[in-house]
Amino acid sequence: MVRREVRVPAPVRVSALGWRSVSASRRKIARRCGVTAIPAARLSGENQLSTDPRASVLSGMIIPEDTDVLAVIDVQNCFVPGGTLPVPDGDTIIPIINRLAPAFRHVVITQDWHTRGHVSFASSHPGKKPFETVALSYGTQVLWPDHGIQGTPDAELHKDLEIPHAALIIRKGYRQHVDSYSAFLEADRKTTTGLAGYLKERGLTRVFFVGLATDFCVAWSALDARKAGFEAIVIEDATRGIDADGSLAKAWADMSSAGVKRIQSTDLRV
Ligand code: VGL
Ligand code: ZN
Repeated sequence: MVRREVRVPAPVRVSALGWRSVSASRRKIARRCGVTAIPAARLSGENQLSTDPRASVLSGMIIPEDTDVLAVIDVQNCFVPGGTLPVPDGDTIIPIINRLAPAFRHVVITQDWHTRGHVSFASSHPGKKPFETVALSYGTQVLWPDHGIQGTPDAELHKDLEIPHAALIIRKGYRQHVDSYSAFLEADRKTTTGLAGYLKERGLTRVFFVGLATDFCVAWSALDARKAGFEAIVIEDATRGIDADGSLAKAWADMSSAGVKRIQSTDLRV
């Protein structure tokens, strides 16, 4: 039987992320109709799947699924203009995150949560200035202005962040002598935060990252997500970078090599 058209209940567009980004129910419908893979499927007219090979260029809609989780990294007062370690335009991502979050059934939030006199602060190393580095037992540590001190207003999540259904807030960097950019693994590369266990126990397999800063906490988290066996996708326009000494370009190159995908918020159907 030859079918030229496949009727589906709602528009389906497929992105670079491929088959998996089409919801399970739509995959089932498509399979019943004899479609086993639609790498270049797209809308051509109302509610029709097309297999036009040029379509992948035009497509790009990703539909969050039940096994997906949105990880909102460090959207705290310290990292927006007016904070102690401001990321340029860091606050401009908040409306984008607020718009995306309701499309995700599962959301986790991270919070940089340092002690006073933390080892990552330049002020803890006499003669050192912010953005210089120091050798620590676990490797080279970039030194930062004092920021994100536990319990201070500077460490609070930004007041405009509206994600009431977020199920978990994971704090990191709270050990005096170990920094933690990553939401999964602290800078000694041994101490876990428990996030991988949480996601696995909840059956979550694909992590979408937004937040601050692209080249530090977002990138390290996405890279560690890959190492822990998750799919990892960074929503670029819902992040902003610090870009210290070429760190932003390096972070994107490292993420690309590790199989972290890079999309825009407009690629998501929300
Ligand atoms: C971060 C530097 C120091 C971040 C945290 O959230 O990206 N960057 N601490
Ligand atoms: Zn920090």
